[in-house]
Amino acid sequence: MQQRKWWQDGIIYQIYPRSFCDSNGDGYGDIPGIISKLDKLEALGIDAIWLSPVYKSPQVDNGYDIADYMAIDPMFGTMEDFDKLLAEAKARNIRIIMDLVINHTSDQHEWFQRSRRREPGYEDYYIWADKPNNWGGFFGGGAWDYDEVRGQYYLHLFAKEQPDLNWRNPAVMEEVQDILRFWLDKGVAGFRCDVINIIWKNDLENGVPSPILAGLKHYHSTPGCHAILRRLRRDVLDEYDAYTVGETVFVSEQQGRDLCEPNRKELDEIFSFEHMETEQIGVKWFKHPFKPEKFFRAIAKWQHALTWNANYFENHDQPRSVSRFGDDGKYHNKSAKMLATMLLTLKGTPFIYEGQEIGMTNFDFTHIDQLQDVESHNVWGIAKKLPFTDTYRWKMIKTSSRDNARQGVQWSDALHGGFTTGTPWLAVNKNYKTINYASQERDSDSILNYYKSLIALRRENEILRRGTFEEKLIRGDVFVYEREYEGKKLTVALNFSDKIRSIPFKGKQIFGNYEKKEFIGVLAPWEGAIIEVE
Ligand code: ISL
Repeated sequence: MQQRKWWQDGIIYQIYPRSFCDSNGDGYGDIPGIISKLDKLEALGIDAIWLSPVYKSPQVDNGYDIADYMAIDPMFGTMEDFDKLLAEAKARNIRIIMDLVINHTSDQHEWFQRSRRREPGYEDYYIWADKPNNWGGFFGGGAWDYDEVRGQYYLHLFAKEQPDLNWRNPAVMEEVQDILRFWLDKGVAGFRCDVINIIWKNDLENGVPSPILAGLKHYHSTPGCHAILRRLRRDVLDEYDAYTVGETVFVSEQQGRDLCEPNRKELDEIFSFEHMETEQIGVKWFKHPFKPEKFFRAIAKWQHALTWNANYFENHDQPRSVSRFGDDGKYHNKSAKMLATMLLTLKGTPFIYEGQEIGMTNFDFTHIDQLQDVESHNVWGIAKKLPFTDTYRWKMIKTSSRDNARQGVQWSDALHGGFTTGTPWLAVNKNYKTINYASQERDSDSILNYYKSLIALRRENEILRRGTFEEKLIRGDVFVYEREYEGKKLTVALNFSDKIRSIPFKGKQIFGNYEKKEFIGVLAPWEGAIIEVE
């Protein structure tokens, strides 16, 4: 039998550094701030931290625009701070996973500056053309901009300050291998690979006429991309036994398998998107009301599709799960716990996003000027030119802006939730007085303590960590599934509503957000229960 890897038993916690904890009062979270909270993360019971980018960056896209892959942005601290973080985390058995953004760099990266000046050796680091094609970008608008210095257009699938790298140039592969080695030699455990399935462009032909992402089929999950992944793994990653999880946009089941099934020797895991898009009408800005049943079906489908899943309900690009799938009002506590029950009992590696463990909610902003996200502002600008009502445009931004999950973590009931002593870069949610870490640490019935006990249960329970998955009931807002390992079974029953629901399962309850010993086939509002079915 193949030896199990740490990430198959482990839990990964995502930190979005600028919003985590500010140690010096400048309003931005930083690495010393992260170090100061490591004891809390150890107490939570996580195995690794995925750190969103801390590299040198002009911060147009909050660090996903990298100007130097081997330097720490002064806003986050120094390389000494980073080394200390690694050591302090290691002392607590916590691994660090870096964010690897290699589809594009910042336009301030030296490579781009050299490329636009056609310096020898750098001419082809990016994708230049005399005439742009019709491809659209992920943040709205076209995917090409003209560079005066070079006198050509360059491709950028994201913001115009994020030019796409040209992976046809072998020098790019070498640069990236050096970057991987640099961090792996320091002792990081692996990488979360940003939009990794779109890095290789088959050609630069016009795409299908479409206002959104015309061109996708020319660069989505291409053979060239698979070849790059295999090469990175063979030449570098395997040598360090490094872990990779790929952010893979728009993948079908087969495309997902091709990217991460063990025999492919590409990625270890992928973030698929289908369960996060069930309310969408085409793009995330247009949404139907959330229908739990569609969400359950997407989850079940992907549980079957892959040998091993990367499970997440939140990250820095998505609204808060309790506001989106749960009830952030009357049933805040119950529904956040119910979602935790699901996240931690699915097959695969659970990912917890900072603040999720205390049930942080969507941003309470009342004006577009309170937002910072480049994507939200782009889309707001485009929407203003289209025939939408003010109310509709507002709803688009309110429900879908990425800033919903980018407010400072609410550590206490001190000013700005204890996130900073200065002025936060993005306002902290006013509900920090009631939703915060300190008060939840003291309250045995809190969401935080529920996460802690559930994580502890998972740690000692092989069925939850290793079992197979099978759905038993998907009906409206009720989801029941079974995990099985070596003949031992556990059933998880979830109620995504504020109504009482009956289900045909009974047995001994071993865990849940309503205290009971026997489960008699009745789910209370927003109940989540783990049962040994009779
Ligand atoms: O949030 C999204 C769109 O509305 C997604 O499409 C998102 O842009 C996509 O998942 C890619 O995300 C990643 O790459 C981006 C960066 O802005 C995101 O923060 C990152 O997670 C470009 O690097």
